[in-house]
Amino acid sequence: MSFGIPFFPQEASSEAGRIDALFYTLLAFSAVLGLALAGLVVGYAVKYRVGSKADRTGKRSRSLPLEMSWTIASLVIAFIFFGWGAALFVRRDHPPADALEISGLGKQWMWEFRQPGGQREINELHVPVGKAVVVSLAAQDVIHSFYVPAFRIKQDAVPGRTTHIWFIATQPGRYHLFCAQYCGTQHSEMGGWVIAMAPEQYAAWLNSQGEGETLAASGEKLFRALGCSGCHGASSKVRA
Ligand SMILES: [Cu+2]
Repeated sequence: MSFGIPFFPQEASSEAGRIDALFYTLLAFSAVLGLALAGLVVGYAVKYRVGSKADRTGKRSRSLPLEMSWTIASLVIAFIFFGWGAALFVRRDHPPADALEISGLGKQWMWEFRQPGGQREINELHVPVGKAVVVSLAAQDVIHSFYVPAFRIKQDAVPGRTTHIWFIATQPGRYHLFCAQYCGTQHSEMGGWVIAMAPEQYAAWLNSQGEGETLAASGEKLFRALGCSGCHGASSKVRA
């Protein structure tokens, strides 16, 4: 049916179906409205064509109930779409409490990820299928944007703050990861793959990567190396 054109791109996360439902509803609603308007344009063009006997006196009639009904109907429809979209936004900012937390760092021009056990990857992100994953994003230089079309998620990574995005991968596979914010010369090459694996395979993959240093452990090293611990450590003599 699609003639090789991806009219309906793959849905591979818990969020994809929800977002598509809103998108396709809006698209269908706009199509119906657009066709109705186009029909009126054509209808009136025919009715008032040169030489037709249509009434051109310009008499107007008003109907308060009619005017009120289309105003109220428009308002209600607009609020339905607003409420629907707002609910999706609220959901996207509330990851499940048991989500696996993976940290992601955007830098010119690559994505670096660190698994909860400290295993690092570049331009690849391995995740288990069926488990909520929250990616906490930071940027080292300029604004980047973590974008996985098959998951229907996108979140900017902004210097100086941490942002979050979550999803549950629903099907094993490899999914394109992009940077969706122009971030310099090699922006178009900044991307990679999200690899969704069955939980057992993910566990095996984690094991094969060996132990890495967790973010907390790296931070503690910096804390000592830069002398922060002199004043801010639990047992330090000086109090800053
Ligand atoms: Cu980028």
